[in-house]
Order: sequence, then C-alpha cells, then structure tokens
Amino acid sequence: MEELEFTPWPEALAKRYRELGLWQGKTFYDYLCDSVRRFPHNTAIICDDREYTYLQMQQEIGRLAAGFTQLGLTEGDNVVLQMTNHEAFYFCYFALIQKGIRPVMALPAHRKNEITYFCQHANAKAYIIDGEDPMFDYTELAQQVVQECPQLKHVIVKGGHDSVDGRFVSLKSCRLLPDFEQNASPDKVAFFQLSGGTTGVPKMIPRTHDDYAYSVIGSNEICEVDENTRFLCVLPVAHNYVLSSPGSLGIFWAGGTVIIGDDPSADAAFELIEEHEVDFVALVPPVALVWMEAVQDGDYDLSSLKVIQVGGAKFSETAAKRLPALFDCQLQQVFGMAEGLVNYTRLDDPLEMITQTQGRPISAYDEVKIVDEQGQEVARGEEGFLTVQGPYTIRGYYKSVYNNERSFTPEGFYRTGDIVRMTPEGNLIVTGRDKDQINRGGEKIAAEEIENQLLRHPMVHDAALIAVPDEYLGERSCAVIVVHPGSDIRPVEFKQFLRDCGLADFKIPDFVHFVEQLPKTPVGKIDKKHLRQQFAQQTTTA
Ligand code: AMP
Ligand code: DBH
Repeated sequence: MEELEFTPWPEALAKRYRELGLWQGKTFYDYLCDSVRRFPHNTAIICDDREYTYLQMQQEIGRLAAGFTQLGLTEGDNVVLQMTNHEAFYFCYFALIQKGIRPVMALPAHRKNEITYFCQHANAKAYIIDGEDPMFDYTELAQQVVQECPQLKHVIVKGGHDSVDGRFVSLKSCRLLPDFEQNASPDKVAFFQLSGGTTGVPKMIPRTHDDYAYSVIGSNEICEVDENTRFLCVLPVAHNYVLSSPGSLGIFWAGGTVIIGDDPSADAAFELIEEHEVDFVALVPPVALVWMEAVQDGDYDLSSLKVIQVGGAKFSETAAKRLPALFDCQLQQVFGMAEGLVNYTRLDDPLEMITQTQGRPISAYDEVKIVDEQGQEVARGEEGFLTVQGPYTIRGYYKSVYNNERSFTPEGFYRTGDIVRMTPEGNLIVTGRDKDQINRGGEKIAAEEIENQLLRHPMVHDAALIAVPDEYLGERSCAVIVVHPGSDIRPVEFKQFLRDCGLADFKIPDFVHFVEQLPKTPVGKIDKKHLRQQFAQQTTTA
C-alpha cells in the first residue's frame, strides 16, 4: 500500500460536510483576515510588555511570509516549528500556512531524537527555533540535528545571527516588506499536529483547513468565545488543546485577546490574570491542582475569570467538585485528541455532569461508536473502546501504512485507544485506556518508544515502561528493567542514557526498578497489568 501524506474522507462524506456548510472552504488565513477587517485595532496578542493589534499581527505575518518565500520555501514544503511560548510562534505559524508551507508542531520539550525524526520523516526544508530561551540551548540542538538531516536547508533562529554558509538564518532577517498574498487551499493539509503516540516514534497528523477550522469555530460557539474574550495560554502554545479547543485560534478568529504566559506556576499565572483581566484559561489537571492550592492564599484578584478548562488527562471528580467554588467560576472539562474528536462539558450543563463526565462531542456529525473486542457496539452505558469518524477526525496518519492499519477500523473510524462509557444524556466518561501509553499530567509517553531506547543499552536484557499512579500528575512513568547477569549499573545511569539518546525530558522515567525477569501473559507478552499492580505502591527512585 502507498504511503499517503493524507487519507481523504470518503467522497460521499466530504460532499455531505461541504453541503451542510461544516466545511466552509476558507483557509486559516481567511479567518484571520476576517478578524483583521472586523477588529483591526483590538489587541490580538499580549506577551510580556509587548502587544499587537490584529492589524499589526497581520503585518508581522506578512513580513515573515515574504521572508520565508525569499528563503525558497514554497507551497507543499514541510517545516518543523519548535517555538517557546512567544508571539513569534503565531507569526511563524500563520506565515507558513498563508504560503501553503506546512508546519510540524514540535513541542519545546522535544529533543534530538524527536526533532531529527520529524525532519527526516517529513523531509523538512527548514527548522524554526527560539535561540533566546534561557532554559535550553536550541541552537546547539539544531547544530546536532543538521548533521543528520542533509535535506534541511535552513535553521531559522529567533534571536540568532545569519551564518556565513546561509544555513542558519535569523528570524529577524526574514522580516521583509509584507506579502499578503496567500497560497493555500482550504481542502489541503494546513499543518501537522503530533500524536502523543503509542508507537516507537510520534505520529504526524495531517489537518486540513476545512476540518480543523470547523472544530475551532464549533468550539468557539460552545465556549462562548467572542471579541471580548481574554484567553491566557500557559500550556505549550503548539499543543492541540490550547491551539484549537478553542485555544488561540478560536480567540484570533473571534477577535479576542491571547495573553501568552511561559510559566504555568500559580504565582506567575495569577499575576497575569489580575493584570490583564483574563476571563478564560485552559489547564491540565496537575496545573489545576496546584492553582487550587494557591488560590486559597487569596493574594491575587482573580474575579475576572469566567471559565477554567481542564483537559488532556482525567480530572478527578473530587477536584472537579471543588474547583468552581474556589475560583468562583465555571469549570469546563475537555477531552480531546490531536487526531480530531473533542468533547466538552457545556457551560450550562448541570453541575454533576460537569464534574462527573468528560463532556460530549462538538458536533452532531461526530459519529461515536463504543465497541467491544469484536468491534460490536456495546449497549448504552456499557464500557467499551471509543472509536469515531466525523468532520474533523483524521482518516490516516502522514505516511504510515503500518500505523493506519492499527489505528483505524476497516470503515475508517479512528480507534482512540480510550475506554469510555456513555451516560444516558450522551456524555462520555473516560474510565481507562487500551493503549500502551502513559499520560503524565497531559503529556503522553508511548511505552514502546522508551522500551526501544532502553533495549539499545548493552546491559539491558528486557525492559517495560508502565504507569504508576500519582496524586498530582495522575500518572508517572516507571521503567522495569532486566539487566544482563553480572551487570553493575545504577538507575540514574539509565536516566542519563535516555537523556543522551536525545529524548524529551518528560519521557525520562520517573522511577527505575530492576527485576530478575518480567512477568508474561499466557501468550508470552509482557504482562503490564501485573507489573502495574506490582509497582503501584513503589515510589523509590535513584
Ligand atoms: P493525543 O492523541 O496525543 O492528542 O492525546 C489524546 C489523548 O489524551 C486522548 O485519547 C486521551 O487518552 C487523553 N485525554 C485527553 N483529554 C482527556 C480527558 N479530559 N480525560 C481523560 N483523558 C484525556
Ligand atoms: O490531550 C489532548 O490531546 C487534547 C486535550 C483536550 C486535545 O488535543 C484537545 C483538547 O484538542
């Protein structure tokens, strides 16, 4: 089978989505230009002491669109975009998309292993980084990446200098006279999201303008976003949740204001909320829990807050019940995935529904099927595997026949790997997971990826990565390792080994344990259920 960049929806479904007006035939840039026309002088972005109106934002995007074109980037090219929480992220993102160049949404935490893979797999022509981050030297990372990626023509560096050979280019020198021409088509891939993944490598998720825009506009309606919304973004800006649910794109397309924070800690965020009268914020459960502790000190005026979203991982009912009173605002649970389907509790749902469920799909055209091992639909209220097709759920990953066969049903429904049940009202409750993944407070780790790396270590005979429960993160990761007889090695050395492999920090196991052998299931697979029980209570580490 051919390695497709993008698996189209079946013709009949696509036709239906267009006729129903779900897919509007508009590009991301069209939506942005609508806001520029309607609200030219509204503040679009606030970051530190910098502010940009919609007009100014369009100018900045136009300048970079010209600069990227001058560099030789063109429609259909792929570019790995790895930016910290800074307005430059949005300028680069929109400039690329305006020109039909497709950004790959790397996260700041990604390291050599992930970035090299994205660059190679996507045949990326450029890699954009923040050369001014005080916490990490992305320029050094890029120098390592270019060694292994000959097709990478340019590394574009915010705060960097142009190198003599022209391979490293400063973002500043990409700011030319604005170019407002667009070169994008609504039905084409706009950009690539990344899957938290269950496989040895992260998967690239192709999203079209039409399908993604539909989910964003639908989210705006549900979340009542308008030109007065003041959204604080403290999670990584490229993540699907804060980009699109309704996230910054929703805010931009409504004419509201995005306040960018680079620190989700309560003090830093509360200061921004007070100063900028933030009314809407998106959090993952561990951050929500920390804020819930801190708010009780009463040091800040947070009365502007109207809605706190919590998503990315399961939020406990106990915490969900406490949050609204602590902040005197509405809680919204969000259960989504970069592959598509997003569920929300609605702002006017009864309190029990908001605290006990993870919401219901955005669209009446989301076809959710909860199935058993045989793929048969279970009765309403029964637990089963969540599968879905719909107007904004992908039909296939980028160039990945192998994963597509595993992750989609023969009819093309996406197998989310989540175990859920549906309430009589049609809301979903996430009860478990059928994918070999650790959800570390919203950051997903594919067990297979870490196990593969561990198995490359000369002293490792066998290895398994499992989740262990954690009060704050929900789950932490625990590596259970069988070393070759006579090996003398400490757990910390494995952590260092994985770091040296170039893995993102959040993927380094929290705990490392040695065992004589790994338990096996009757068919000879590693019995992770058994391991999870065995190590649930153990929290010792090196
Ligand atoms: P990804 O496919 O990497 O975008 O990750 C999406 C996955 O995150 C979902 O399939 C769920 O496993 C998990 N997830 C996201 N939001 C929630 C939530 N509110 N409750 C439980 N799990 C969630
Ligand atoms: O976890 C996720 O990937 C996620 C959570 C909430 C997501 O992609 C989304 C909303 O859109």
